[in-house]
Amino acid sequence: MKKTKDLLNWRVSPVLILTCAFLFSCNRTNVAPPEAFGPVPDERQLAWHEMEMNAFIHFTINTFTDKEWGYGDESAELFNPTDLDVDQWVSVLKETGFQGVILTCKHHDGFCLWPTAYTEHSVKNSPFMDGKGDVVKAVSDACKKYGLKFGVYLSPWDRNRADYGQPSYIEYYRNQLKELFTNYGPVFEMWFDGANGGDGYYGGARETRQIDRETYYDWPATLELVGSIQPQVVFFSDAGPDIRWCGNERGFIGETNWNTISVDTLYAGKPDLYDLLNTGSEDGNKWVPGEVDTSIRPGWFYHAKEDSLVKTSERLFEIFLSSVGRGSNLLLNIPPDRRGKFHENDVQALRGLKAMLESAFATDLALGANVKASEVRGNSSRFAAQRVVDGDQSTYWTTEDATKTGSLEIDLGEEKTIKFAQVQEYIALGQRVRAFTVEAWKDNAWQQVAEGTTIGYKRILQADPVTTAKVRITITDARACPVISSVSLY
Ligand code: FUL
Repeated sequence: MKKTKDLLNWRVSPVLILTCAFLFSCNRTNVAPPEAFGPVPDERQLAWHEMEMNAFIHFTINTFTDKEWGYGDESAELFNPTDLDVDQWVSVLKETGFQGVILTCKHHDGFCLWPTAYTEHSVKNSPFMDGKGDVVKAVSDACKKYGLKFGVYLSPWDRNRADYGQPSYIEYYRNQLKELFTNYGPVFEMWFDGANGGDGYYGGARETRQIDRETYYDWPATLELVGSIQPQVVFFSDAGPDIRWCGNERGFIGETNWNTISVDTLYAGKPDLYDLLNTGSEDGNKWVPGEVDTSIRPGWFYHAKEDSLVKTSERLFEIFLSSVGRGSNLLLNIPPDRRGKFHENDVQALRGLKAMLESAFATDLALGANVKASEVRGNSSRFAAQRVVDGDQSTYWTTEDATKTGSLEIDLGEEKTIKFAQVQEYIALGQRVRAFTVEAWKDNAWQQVAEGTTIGYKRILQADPVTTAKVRITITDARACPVISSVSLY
């Protein structure tokens, strides 16, 4: 009896209370998360980041004239794919890891791939399916069938239209957007570029027309119109407003890639922005992530003479690393040929890329490993080091607000060979990291195997293969406390 009483006394003793308080403080769940830092992505942009790899399809009258920029005087009768097979395009894209497709519904030459009510210069006056075809519909249907998202490229510069340069052309352009955004299902991205070489057919005038790139298109009103029909769409242009160009067509964004840029002084087609677009700006006032658009061939359109110049799978893999691996999205162009199919060489290159991606990123060696952090915010399990290897992007490791550096030590349990380190920031709270290193435990010391600057949505660093049982990721510089949602090792 006495024994039981002693035990009860002990149970409510101050020692017990202190022990409970200590344990509780080690695993606090009521610690507030960090506040967002700087501009953050909205929901549309977050969904876009997750897509990572999309396909661009350049296919129109140029495919049949062997040109890159049609002058605008081409007969609609030239458009005649003999074996159009959009199912092949989209099924190959699905198989090889693409999430979305953006189609040139109208390129600079003004020919429309759908039977628009606003011009005769379209598929309806071509021999293709006796003028009854609709390539836009076929592609958007195939995207639905294979679970890819569909996107629209509608060139603002139109070398066919007689009224290009007049206010009535803007009405024409907007009417076409209304058709495309009303009749073809959900559109995830609208792509418009600032290209304008000046000269063109323009309904027979054959002259050079200059427009004021900053004011002529009145983009704010056009985007408002499109956004009112489909609020989820993201707008791409040289300068955003939602997605920005990476500043080149060669397949890379800056190693330092800020998702932020100050938009007040930008407009589509503004010259000499290349470097700024390539890196973004650390103190930019809006979240406008960069997109890397490049072609699998030298040209954007199909040219038989380029059949032997299709990029190799190895080159495409490098491009993946310098786009998706730098926190950007890749928009890879695959131009169908005159049959209306992806050429065999292009398909082979895509399959090779897929195989390389699968082999490089087959097994995440860090998944579920033991991780120790230099510091955990409020000692809360919610922000613990383990969160970076739990396979859940919605959880993260973070530190106290005042801390701008910190490290994560990943114990792999046994020696493994590592070639890639992939790190992701929890960008819903902003982009913070300026620099980080990757070290491997070798010969009883930490040895640096890779270093990077910004992280953003995803950063992949490639190292010489190293065999080790422990890896340390150190945030060496950040604008605010680091918030890391995942670390993967391959
Ligand atoms: C540029 C255009 O001039 C090219 O023809 C191509 O469409 C590329 C994606 O955008 O601005």
